[in-house]
Amino acid sequence: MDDTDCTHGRFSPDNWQFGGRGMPQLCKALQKIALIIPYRNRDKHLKTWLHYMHPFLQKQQGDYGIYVVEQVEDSTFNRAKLMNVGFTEASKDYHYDCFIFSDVDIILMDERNLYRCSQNPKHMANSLDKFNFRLPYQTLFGGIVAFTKEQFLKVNGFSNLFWGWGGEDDELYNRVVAAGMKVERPNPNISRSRVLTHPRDPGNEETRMSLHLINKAAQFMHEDGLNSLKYEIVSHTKHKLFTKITVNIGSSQQ
Ligand code: BGN
Repeated sequence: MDDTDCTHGRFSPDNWQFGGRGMPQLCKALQKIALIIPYRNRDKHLKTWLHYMHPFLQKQQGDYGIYVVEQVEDSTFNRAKLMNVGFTEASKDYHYDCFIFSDVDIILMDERNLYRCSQNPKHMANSLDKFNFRLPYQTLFGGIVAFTKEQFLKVNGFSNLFWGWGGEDDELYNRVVAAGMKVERPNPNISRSRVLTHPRDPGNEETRMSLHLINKAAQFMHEDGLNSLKYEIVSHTKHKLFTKITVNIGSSQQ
């Protein structure tokens, strides 16, 4: 699934579309990639991410679109549910076949680390400066993960039940294993990445129910996820560098 027919491409302004869509000019990319970024109140990080990552994606000859999914109301943040919304909405926009779910604060440092999907779900944030470029534990699956459409449907997406910080990525890891897939990782020498520092966001306090949910992934993954996702779109706007989807996803009380 590499883009061998796309190595001699070149970008020009003609190959740029509003909504943060880029595509190579002289070749046809084999994968159509949607980058999904969960978001709330991180304007500075978003600007930095876009500044570094658009040229990065273009040098990699990506046929891609960037989707920033913003949670509106004051309720506790739900990163995983925003990812599911991004997947669903981006799929209506274009026939994407690869989805890269990324935090807004991780900047890849090496262009050999391809924003592409693989034979198995891929954990791309396996070499972060904040963890001294090592995996803090073997099943870490946070930060940036890449799924083909089929792989993501097979696990029924993320759980919708993780309100607050932590655990939703561990639960997704268990879904991948329960679905008979394994996690791939790039060579840590080329996947070195920088994390933009910030204090814990208000409204994203550490979740308390996660351990229980993480261990039940295999049991509940087919009823909690994409097929049980409920949300209301507040706005869907194509900006120059990204498509912004503002969404009401409810709260943990509902
Ligand atoms: C773990 C978090 C992950 C996070 C990593 C790295 C939990 C679940 C505890 C039962 N897991 O501790 O979500 O990606 O740290 O920061 O909080």
